[in-house]
Amino acid sequence: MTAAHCTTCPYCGVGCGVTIEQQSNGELTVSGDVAHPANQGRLCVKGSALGETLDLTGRLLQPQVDGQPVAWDQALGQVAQRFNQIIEQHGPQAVAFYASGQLLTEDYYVANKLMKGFIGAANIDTNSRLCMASAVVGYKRAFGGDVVPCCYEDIEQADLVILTGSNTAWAHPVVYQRLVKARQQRPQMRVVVIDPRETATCDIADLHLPLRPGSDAALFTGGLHWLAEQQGLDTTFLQQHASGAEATLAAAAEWTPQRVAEFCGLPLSAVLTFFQLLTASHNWVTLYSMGINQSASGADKCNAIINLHLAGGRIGRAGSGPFSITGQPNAMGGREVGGLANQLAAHMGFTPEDIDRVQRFWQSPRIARQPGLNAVDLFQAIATGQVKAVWIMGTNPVVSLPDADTVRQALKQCPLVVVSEVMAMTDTAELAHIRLPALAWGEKQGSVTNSERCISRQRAFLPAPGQARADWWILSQVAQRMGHGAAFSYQHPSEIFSEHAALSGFENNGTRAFDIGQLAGLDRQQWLQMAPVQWPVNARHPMGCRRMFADGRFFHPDGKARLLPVTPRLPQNAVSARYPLVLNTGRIRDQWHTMTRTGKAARLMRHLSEPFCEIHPQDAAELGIADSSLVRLSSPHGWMLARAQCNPGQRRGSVFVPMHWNGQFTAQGRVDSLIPPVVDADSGQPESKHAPVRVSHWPVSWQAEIFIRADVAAPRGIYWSRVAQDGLTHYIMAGQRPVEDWQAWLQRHFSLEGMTLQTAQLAQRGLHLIGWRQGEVQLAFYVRQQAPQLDRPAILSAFELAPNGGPQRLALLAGRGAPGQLAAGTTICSCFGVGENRIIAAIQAGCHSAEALGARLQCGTNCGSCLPELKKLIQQHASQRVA
Ligand SMILES: Nc1nc2c(c(=O)[nH]1)N[C@H]1C(S)=C(S)[C@@H](COP(=O)(O)OP(=O)(O)OC[C@H]3O[C@@H](n4cnc5c(=O)[nH]c(N)nc54)[C@H](O)[C@@H]3O)O[C@H]1N2
Ligand SMILES: Nc1nc2c(c(=O)[nH]1)N[C@H]1C(S)=C(S)[C@@H](COP(=O)(O)OP(=O)(O)OC[C@H]3O[C@@H](n4cnc5c(=O)[nH]c(N)nc54)[C@H](O)[C@@H]3O)O[C@H]1N2
Ligand code: SF4
Ligand SMILES: [Mo]
Repeated sequence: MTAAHCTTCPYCGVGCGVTIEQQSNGELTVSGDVAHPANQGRLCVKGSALGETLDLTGRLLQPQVDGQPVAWDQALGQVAQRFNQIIEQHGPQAVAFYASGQLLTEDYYVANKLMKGFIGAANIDTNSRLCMASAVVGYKRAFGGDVVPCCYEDIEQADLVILTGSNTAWAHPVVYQRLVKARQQRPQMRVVVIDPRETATCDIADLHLPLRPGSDAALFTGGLHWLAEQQGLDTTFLQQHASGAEATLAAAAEWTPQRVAEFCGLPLSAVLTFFQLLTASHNWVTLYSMGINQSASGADKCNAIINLHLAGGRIGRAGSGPFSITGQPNAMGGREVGGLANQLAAHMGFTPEDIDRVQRFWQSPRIARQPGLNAVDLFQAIATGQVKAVWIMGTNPVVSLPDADTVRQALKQCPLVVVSEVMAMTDTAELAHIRLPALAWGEKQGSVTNSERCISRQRAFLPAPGQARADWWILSQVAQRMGHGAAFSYQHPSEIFSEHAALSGFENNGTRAFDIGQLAGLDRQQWLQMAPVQWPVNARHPMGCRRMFADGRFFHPDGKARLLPVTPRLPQNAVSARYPLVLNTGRIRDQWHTMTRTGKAARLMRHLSEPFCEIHPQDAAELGIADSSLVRLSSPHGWMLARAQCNPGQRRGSVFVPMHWNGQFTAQGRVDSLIPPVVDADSGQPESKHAPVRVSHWPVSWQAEIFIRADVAAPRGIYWSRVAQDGLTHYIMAGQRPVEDWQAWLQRHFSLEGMTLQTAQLAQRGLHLIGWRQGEVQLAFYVRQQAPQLDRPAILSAFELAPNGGPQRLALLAGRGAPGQLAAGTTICSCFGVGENRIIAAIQAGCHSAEALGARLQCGTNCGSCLPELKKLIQQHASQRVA
């Protein structure tokens, strides 16, 4: 007997449906929901590893006040009392909430209502400010509403797919898989990837434009001018459904292909190829993400993209549209409830009519009358003492905000920091006065909206652990204790959803795009069973709406869309002699943000296990940096350590560092401590993709790895990076100061108590040491002057089944597998744990396609996330046949 639950993946904005089956032995299996419109059964590697992140290790399970575990009643009373006290003394502007696109819509709605309607200030902002704020401004300026016009099918139906500032293969893998499949079925489809570096996404590109960082607006504005020159404008559409074309075209006129090529640092021929694709293709979709949004001119870049689509009439029809793909599972839900400080609620802003309408709906005693502080300003206001209390929920700002060391300092000084978290220890939770344990994915229930406006349900299939409670419940309980009982007496999240839906339809009459009024009447049972549906859901679209603007009607009062003249400009912070390289940051395939959940899954850590810095080999050579050595990156704001990865796909003059690593996983690896707090003036979104930095060799006198059957903190004063391993602690380490006596050092930091030691002394003070207790391996330690080359899977398996026999023990001591066995190498396929060396051997033995490799080794046959890497390995090794 199995019981199945349908829910939605908690990671990216693709919003895949997930089926959880509980076997009769209690075991949970995770698979893609074949009935869900977003993924139709597919899952990527993170989604398929969800089952491995559900254990309770490291969870926060009890409320804590000032470091002491307390009962809920006391914790909630303390939050309410301390907030009220600060509000009484300093006014409502002295308190703030900082929320997240990972909260469910119901949680988010309550947070927004409490702050804007009952505390009466608009100081609630969200991590979506770091993510979607520019896209929101772009859409609002163009369409009069924050509307993503497209659906995923449009990507499949397009003749030309332009991916800009998006590493779709890694960040939105299931959309990427859909694109790959569509491309196989319609080989005439063309794909252009615009990204300063060569990413896994380029695997599918007919054309890759490695443009100068930050120069996209010129490319799209040049495209607009090209359309005008080539009689490619949709003049009927422009006349009937848009305004602003004349001024916008006039402003674009100076962007000739030649000028674009110079500005973007691209060959003229590549620019022309792109422009010719525009005129030659009937339908285009432009999919854009953080390489566009996270910029000091991000909103303008969005409008440059939208201008092109409006001018070409490539919008509102199948296979066309400017598609900002969202990052978090509920980034869209946050935009819908008003989670951004410059929106009020349900797509309403701070006009007198909207303020009055929302206040009447909420029947609230007071209401915020002007926008509050956006994320970056909010933390600056905490630093200056203007904001004295902050409640952070579902986000880790000490890691993810720019100028992260200042953010940490600000929180240290803040009189009241409340954190709602699922994990006991994060870089942010560490600084909280009050910690509130929230329910995690699988335990909580509510709804989320994905990138294509599809509202779908997250359902609970696990019991609430310890004292953990739903975020909406925590917020409502605090609201009640602050004196707002009647407005926050929710018993069930379905009641909150109904209220939110009713507000969206309240006095709407087609004036606001976000309208799910039709869902206001759902009762609890209907909400529990609600099937995925794309908003709007109203009288006009009772079954939802897949594609917007098919009728050419937009949400500006005149019903027309706006083209907006854009002046392309390069990033504000330019490189200098002191900081000569551009630091670009972003995501890797197998980690999610600050790693609080994906960092738990051993197999997700084997793809890339350390913070790294990708650099062009020539830049590295000029700086005296060897591949795989440690480097120090610094900016005027902070510094970090990472391992150099020389990669010719990296644009010269810029380096790439992942955003994920933080104080829980590495010694000094928060990349945001280097990022200046430079934001887009229109959207408040930080320029996370562009910081001038210096990169230099970080000399060390030793490098080591340790595997130990105990949870031990890493020694201070060295470089370390923690790799998740089931039941083990595994550190990669390096130090600048020589260690005289390694056994004494190990005894001091890791304890060798009661162990029998087996050692091998190596040249230049190298040492390999295995600690045994009762026939079991307790500790394996390898130190060298250079990073030791180890067969990690072989070492790990020795902890499961102790090697017996001399040769096996000697192999373990050497850090290798059993004699005659091939070392696995870096894990390429995380689903089946297939290492690089086995793949290379299979290629050399004749597997020259991804299919052949899959048939032989299984790699690439589950989620497909590693296919671009498999193809790259085939390219590199297919000619090196071994006999
Ligand atoms: N595996 C994984 N997937 C995720 C996430 C995760 O943490 N891990 N997070 C989710 C979230 S919240 C988000 S917002 C999305 C983000 O998804 P993406 O935006 O696709 O991811 P990033 O890696 O941040 O950045 C995308 C690309 O922008 C490029 N870029 C940098 N500067 C420029 C530029 O000037 N122009 C152009 N055209 N490109 C540039 C970078 O080189 C990078 O390859 O991913 C979501 N999916
Ligand atoms: N340099 C640089 N910085 C960036 C980016 C970049 O590309 N480069 N990207 C930015 C973007 S797009 C984003 S979206 C942000 C993401 O950055 P964050 O939002 O800071 O990252 P997460 O690790 O997702 O943080 C979510 C936190 O919520 C906790 N949590 C999980 N589920 C729940 C729940 O149900 N309830 C509660 N209360 N807590 C929960 C998790 O344990 C975790 O600590 O980073 C931004 N920062
Ligand atoms: S693409 Fe992967 S991470 Fe994103 S929602 Fe689907 S399964 Fe989850
Ligand atoms: Mo994001």
